[in-house]
Order: sequence, then C-alpha cells, then structure tokens
Amino acid sequence: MLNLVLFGPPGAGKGTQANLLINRYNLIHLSTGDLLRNEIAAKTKLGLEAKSIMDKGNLVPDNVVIGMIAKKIDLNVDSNGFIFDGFPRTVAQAIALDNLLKEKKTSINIMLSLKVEDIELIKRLLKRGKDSGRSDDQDKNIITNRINEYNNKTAPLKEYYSEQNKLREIDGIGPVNNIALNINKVIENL
Ligand code: B4P
Repeated sequence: MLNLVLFGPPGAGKGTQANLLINRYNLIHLSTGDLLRNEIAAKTKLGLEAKSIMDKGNLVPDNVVIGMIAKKIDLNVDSNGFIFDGFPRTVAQAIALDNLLKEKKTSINIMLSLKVEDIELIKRLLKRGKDSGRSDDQDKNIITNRINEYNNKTAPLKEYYSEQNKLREIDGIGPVNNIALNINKVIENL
C-alpha cells in the first residue's frame, strides 16, 4: 500500500494536489474537510454540530474526525493505498492514524508538506469564497483563525513525522502542475 499525508495550512493546495494524485496512483482520497461538508449537506446531527465549529474556523473534535476516517479505512482495506488530505491535524489524530494503519498491517509512507506564506493563503481562500460560496472562506478574520489553529495545533505534526523521517517539504507557490511534478518526484524516489 502507498499511504500519503498531504499537509499544509488552509489554502496550501492539499485538496487541489490530492485530486491530481488519486488518478496518477489510483489511491483512495480521504479528505476530512469533504467528509464533514457531506455531513453538513445531508443535515445530519454531526453535520449541524460541525458547521458551527467550521464556520468559526476552529478544528472539529478529534473523536469525530478519527471515527469518520476509521470507518473509511475499514471500507477500503483492499485498495492500493490512501491519500489523507487535511488529516491528521493534531498529534492525537496522528497517533490514532498510526494505530489504525498498524491494525491493517500498513503505515504512512510519507508526509508531503506544502509551504505557502499567509498572505497568499488569505488571497486564495477569499477568492475561493467568492467563487464557491464556501462559508468558512468568506471572512478574513475566520481565515486568520484557521491559520492560527494550524500554527498552534497542526504545525507541530511536522516534528512528529520528521522524527519518523517521513517529512518532505514542497514549495506550494507557483503553477499547480509544477507543484504536482515536484510531488511526483518525491513519490517516485520512495
Ligand atoms: P479543509 O476542507 O481541509 O480545507 P482547507 O485546509 O481550507 O483547504 P485545502 O488546503 O484543501 O484547499 P486547497 O489548498 O486545495 O478544512 C476545512 C475545515 O474543516 C477546517 O477549518 C476544520 O474546521 C475542519 N476540519 C477538516 N479536517 C479536520 C480535522 N482533521 N480535524 C479537525 N477539523 C477538521 O485550495 C485552496 C484554494 O487555493 C483553491 O481555490 C485552489 O484553487 C487554490 N489553489 C490551490 N493551489 C494553488 C496554486 N498553486 N496557485 C494558486 N491557487 C491555488
């Protein structure tokens, strides 16, 4: 199995690059952001709770996202592997993911960390807010809170994967296809 973590601040290009990688390597794409937005669209109890948290730019509780990912891994154990997009976002999520994969006798191969400065992140997300109407991309203060949540709770995961020699940093600025080429090079070198 090839198991990748796509990592980076909100708006770094995780979802964008994941969409290119799934076709190239025939992997299952697991985006906790998409899974949560599906729950919101279906107006489930979980979705209603998640919406108020996401609209403030805060992280959804660990047990909620870990439960969603565990279910999806179970459903796809015979796949070529997974792209984890926007998960893990806390050390507790990373430990849970390692344990879930260990149960399936597999592990994370690599964490691809996209590097983009804050000013560009804000510009991209406000543009997506305008184009898509996504509610957490509409307001600069909410976007800034998402970036703060990333810096406080998510960025420390770089250390977690670096200690396992799995962290690879990629420049996330520039044309989407150039970034994809650099990601492919890292994967081909595995
Ligand atoms: P996500 O859905 O994961 O959203 P994101 O991090 O904001 O976006 P992403 O990084 O995928 O967007 P992309 O760069 O592709 O999370 C949303 C919320 O859900 C979180 O705030 C949190 O509340 C909750 N949540 C999700 N997972 C969670 C977890 N594990 N634990 C707790 N809470 C969780 O795209 C951004 C824009 O940039 C696009 O418009 C794209 O076209 C553009 N873009 C991409 N690459 C570009 C490039 N190279 N140049 C110019 N523009 C580019």
